[in-house]
Amino acid sequence: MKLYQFDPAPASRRVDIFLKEADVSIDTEQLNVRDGDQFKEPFNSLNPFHCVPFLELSDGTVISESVAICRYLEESNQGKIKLFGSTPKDRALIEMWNRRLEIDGYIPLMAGIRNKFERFDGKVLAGTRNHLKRSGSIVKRGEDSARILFERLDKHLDKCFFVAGKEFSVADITLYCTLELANNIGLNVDEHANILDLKTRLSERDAFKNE
Ligand SMILES: N[C@@H](CCC(=O)N[C@@H](CS)C(=O)NCC(=O)O)C(=O)O
Repeated sequence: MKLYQFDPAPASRRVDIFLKEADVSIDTEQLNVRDGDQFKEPFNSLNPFHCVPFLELSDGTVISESVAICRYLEESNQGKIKLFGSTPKDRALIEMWNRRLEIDGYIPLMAGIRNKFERFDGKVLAGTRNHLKRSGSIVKRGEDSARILFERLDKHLDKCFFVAGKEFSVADITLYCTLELANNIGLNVDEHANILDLKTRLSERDAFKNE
């Protein structure tokens, strides 16, 4: 089994934090997606989505998408610590928050970043090289969506120590990576004291520290 990563990429960072928190050790290869390694063989054929991260199993199966990779590693007992919950209720709440954070924050902000900065000219959609134009309205919609999410989440955190309850979970990793994207796009979250408090607590965990 081998994991293909590019350490500076946000989606790779997300999986990397998961690996450290869950205590998974796995053979990893770096693909420089800025230089277009993902379009060269054998990677081009291995992953038609042309993105990192992706996981190649020993039977040749390829799993892309950060959460699918993390879930596979957890459910195949590669790690020592469970981050997707252990009871039906916890699993549902973690899934709910993870999806909310992705749909309202991580994905719109990622799209916003790719539409805001000139360095994404010609690669506005992840894993593509084409002439699609960057769009200011996608930047604004991403920021608006994340602002609404952060307002809701801050209220929710009045009664929760972590995103999905008392225990640390994969949803906290998604939140932290979403906050890093907010920072990259220039969206300030300083008015949300509960989010800032959780962000500080997460940043103090070893897995979240940038080496
Ligand atoms: N939803 C995917 C996103 C993957 C993704 O966007 N990867 C980016 C790096 S953050 C990438 O590989 N981009 C390569 C490119 O745009 O050519 C996931 O979470 O795995």
